[in-house]
Amino acid sequence: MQKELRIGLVGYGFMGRTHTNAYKRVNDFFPELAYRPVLQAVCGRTEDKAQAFADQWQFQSCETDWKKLIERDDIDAIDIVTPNDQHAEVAIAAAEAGKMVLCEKPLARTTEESLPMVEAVEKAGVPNTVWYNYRRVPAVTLAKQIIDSGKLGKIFHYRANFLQDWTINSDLPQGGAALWRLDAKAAGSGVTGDLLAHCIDTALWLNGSIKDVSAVTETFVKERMHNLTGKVEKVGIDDACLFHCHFENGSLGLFESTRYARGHKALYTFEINGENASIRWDLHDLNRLEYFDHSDESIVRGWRTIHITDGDQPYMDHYWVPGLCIGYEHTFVNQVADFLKSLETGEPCHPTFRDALETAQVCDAVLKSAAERSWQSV
Ligand code: 4PW
Repeated sequence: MQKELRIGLVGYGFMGRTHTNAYKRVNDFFPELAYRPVLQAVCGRTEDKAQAFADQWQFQSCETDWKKLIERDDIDAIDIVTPNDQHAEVAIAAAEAGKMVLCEKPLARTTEESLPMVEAVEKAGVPNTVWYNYRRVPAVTLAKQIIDSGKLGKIFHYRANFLQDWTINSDLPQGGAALWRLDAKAAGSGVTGDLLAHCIDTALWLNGSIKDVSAVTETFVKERMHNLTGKVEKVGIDDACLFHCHFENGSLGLFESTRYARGHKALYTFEINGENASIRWDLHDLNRLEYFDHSDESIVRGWRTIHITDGDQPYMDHYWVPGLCIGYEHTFVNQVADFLKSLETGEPCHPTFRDALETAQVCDAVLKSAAERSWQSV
């Protein structure tokens, strides 16, 4: 008999759907788990919208005040999918109430705001995780296994891109509903916290800590109508950010993110070059990992494509028959599975709030470096 894990979801936007889908599907694909998520309540300020989400996704109840949700004793875990400016207050209150806390990335807008969140979950001793879902792409997990096996040897270079084009239109307003990502007050930053944070989380996981950074940012559209005030206001987010860095392991990092790369919708790629081998991955082709091994015989040496569709590759024994692939939504299913497993084993589910604090520290150093035009230590 599985134990129930009663979820209270705060927020119901795009990420609310990805998380809810994962809660609904996880036991179908991971039947061995001892826990079963129950969609106990969703919380949103606008009652009819929250209720519509509850009806569509079959939540058992609906709240309009997150404080009431946290007070409920029929909720075990609070999952936060609000805009970034609300993460800290909700997470800290949830931890103080003894609830487990799952938080959508980035942990919060800044390191300063993130640190008390880390302290709160650690003081309360509650299980916690941050949804940096790309760690759970099987190909990315396989990259981690290959790197940890030592096959790449000494690492020289780590480079990553996250490119989009959805904000090029200068008539697009900022703020409110889906456009909070353009509002610095709600988001904290632009592409740095939204997109580079993913690249940084993956990089810290695959290649270790970053020592120092040098960055440039640009805001191409300087003013936009603000949906909440009805006025044209200065844009406070970074539309594009490039940085280079030193990793603790001696390798050099190069990162680029923008929402102004016409033709790219969500091109997340990384490449790692080691002494003996290199590895690269592309979100648009997420079930493939490319690998070059210098020790191959010269007549067959070249980039090879590893198709991640077999049961002996990460997560894949839980899905279809060999040769068939999975998609974006399964990265969230895999994360819930790992979180539920962590409740059984008592081990942390990475990235924890503390892991995500390091990503926040790198993001802050990047933004400071760009503002001050100087190298910044992390
Ligand atoms: O977290 C990111 C989002 O804010 C995502 O991974 C992709 O870019 C999809 O939406 C945005």
